Amino acid sequence: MAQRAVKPWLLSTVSNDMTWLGPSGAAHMRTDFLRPAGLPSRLAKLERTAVMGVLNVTPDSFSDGGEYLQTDVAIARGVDLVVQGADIVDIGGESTRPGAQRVTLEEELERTIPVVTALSAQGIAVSIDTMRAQVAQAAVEAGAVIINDVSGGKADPNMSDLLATIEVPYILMHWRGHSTEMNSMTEYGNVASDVRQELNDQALDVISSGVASDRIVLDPGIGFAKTGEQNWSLLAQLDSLQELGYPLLVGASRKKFLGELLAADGVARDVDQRESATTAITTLLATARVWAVRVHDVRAARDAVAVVQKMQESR
Ligand code: PMM
Repeated sequence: MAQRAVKPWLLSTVSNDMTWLGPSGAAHMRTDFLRPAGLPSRLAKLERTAVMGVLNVTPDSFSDGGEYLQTDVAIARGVDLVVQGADIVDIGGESTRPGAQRVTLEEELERTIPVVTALSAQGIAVSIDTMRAQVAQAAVEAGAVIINDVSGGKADPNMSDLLATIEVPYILMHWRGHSTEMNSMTEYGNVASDVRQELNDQALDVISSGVASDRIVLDPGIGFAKTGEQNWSLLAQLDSLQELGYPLLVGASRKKFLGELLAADGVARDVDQRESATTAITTLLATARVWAVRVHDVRAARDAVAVVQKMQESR
């Protein structure tokens, strides 16, 4: 397939190199804090990086798999995430860890919707982590206010049609294929520019179906069809993604590349021993004015964001 050209807004500097045009044509300062349109008012007012707490209602997610499979335990965990400081609770019913098999639609609905309903009823801002339009739709009907699609519209052809009919922010992640095959899809010329181009193409695809560009959040998809080194390159060049003019969300929490960085005697650090490194990344992302981080330990992330915010206000 021929590569589509990067849209002009990506490259246009308006009057100097401190400003650029976003996808909707609005000019942004490099220091602007970008967030998507369509957020509930509490989130729309946040002048800091938002913290999204992970709640996987699955038996097999890499960090919290099996812990919150029971509906009542999952609901209690969601409330606890908010008590710890989560601005958003991200509910997923399908593991996306490398090698994971897909669950059926019915299973995914059964796992997620009762939890979405219960947490939304308590006024909690819920996002639904799904690649399926039917799950996204049911979740929004149950009160979810954000759709988080790790496939960025590529897994379910009905997703963009759904998005065109509902007015919620859409997290569009860089994605090349399902978990069973993604580890063999790590060929890049230059990972930062390729991911930028592919994300831009994914965004243009959903925009061409009628989705408002200002509701889109881009996510580089840390750990999805990327080697450890590629994850680091992407994080190190996040400013190039920011130049696309969309708000960003990053999910690096406890992922394998952190375990590899901290390996001792060639053995990767265990998943529950990667928190300080996760928090270091949150600090860097908040400093870079990324819209949101998706994390397991929300208190640590909120603390890191508070430090960054105070530093920025104290200039
Ligand atoms: N990672 C996972 C699941 N969902 N969603 C977004 N937007 N970005 C991510 O990086 C992401 C995600 C896998 O991690 P988990 O097993 O801890 O949920």
